Amino acid sequence: MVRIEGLTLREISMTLKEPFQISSGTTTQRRILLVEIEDADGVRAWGECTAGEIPNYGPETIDTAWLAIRDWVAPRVLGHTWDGPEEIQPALEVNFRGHNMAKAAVEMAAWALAAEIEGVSLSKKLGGTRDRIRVGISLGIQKSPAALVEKARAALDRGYRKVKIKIKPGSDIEYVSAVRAALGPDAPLMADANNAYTLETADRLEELDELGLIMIEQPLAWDDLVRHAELQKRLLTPICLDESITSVDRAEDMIALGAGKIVNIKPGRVGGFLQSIAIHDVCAAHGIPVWCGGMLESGIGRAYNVALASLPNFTIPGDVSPSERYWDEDIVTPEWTMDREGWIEVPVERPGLGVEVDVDQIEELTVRREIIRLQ
Ligand code: OSB
Ligand code: MG
Repeated sequence: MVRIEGLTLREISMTLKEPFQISSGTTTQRRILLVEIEDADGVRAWGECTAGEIPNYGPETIDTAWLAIRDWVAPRVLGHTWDGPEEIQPALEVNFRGHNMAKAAVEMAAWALAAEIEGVSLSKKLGGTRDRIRVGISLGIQKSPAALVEKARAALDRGYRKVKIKIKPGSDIEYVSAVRAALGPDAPLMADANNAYTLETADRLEELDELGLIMIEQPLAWDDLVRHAELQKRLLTPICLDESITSVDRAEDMIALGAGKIVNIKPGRVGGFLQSIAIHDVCAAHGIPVWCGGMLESGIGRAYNVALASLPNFTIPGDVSPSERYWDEDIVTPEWTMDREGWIEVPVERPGLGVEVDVDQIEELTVRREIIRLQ
């Protein structure tokens, strides 16, 4: 049983070690929305909303999510007794469209709270079967192909098991082919376009077909499936969908239309863990591999991604890089670490998130806070 009595929203400000550029914008300073929920016995769980600073990935931002949680999510969730966290997402869907990242922040925290109460790891609570996960790195657009080659080489040397290269028209073939030439035919490479192409400009992607990429992620519009199906017919390289998959229904549509062959699951984007598990299961039933994406999360959001990536059909290394990739100092102890072979351990022996949240440090980074309680 889960009964949430109080919810605190907080915005913290964290500086990335290096700016991260995708086709639609650059992030240097992360504004991160954290939620903290508490039940009647004083058990608490921290969660993270994966919305960004501006609506260049999906329609939400941390400011829209703040409003949505305060005005619409919290009133539906607070003070209600749920048999389990799996009841929350369906209740949040009734006459309440969109705002998946806002809904997910609270829904996922409820899963962590339930795990904490039951004394099991979040991984176990979700049905995870792995005690370590293999991870990759997502490299932002660099100033030159040579600069990208250096980053990619360093990443493989460090142990990352997949290198994702952000692309856009003009920073694509030259960049990816330089990395392929430098690192050899077996280097596990992929590209992510974040919607930068159209069917009209997609001939450039046909050229990428020759470079042996594991997949091309989300080349076309953020809400498109039909044109991706067209494009997949023209490409040998599997298309992986990220932005377009916002629910299990959209994953089923992708499969029915042939719009992609791999799914990047980001639990925030799909409204939380119930939908993430459903997408995982549907994909498994159709032989579609999945992997866990990232949204430049703090160590708190990362705990959720690590737990999700421990499910059996997460067979491709995810964008769940260790803390050192993003931050000089993360807000959890221990920080998320990766060994030389690209493994991150899943804290299966520890209840809940499996890491300590550094509340003092969060206090120092806090920019605003709002406490929401039942009236
Ligand atoms: O498309 O996967 C993406 C970051 C922000 C917005 C969109 C994306 C990304 C990443 C970062 O690729 C992955 C990470 O968190 O390391
Ligand atoms: Mg992506």
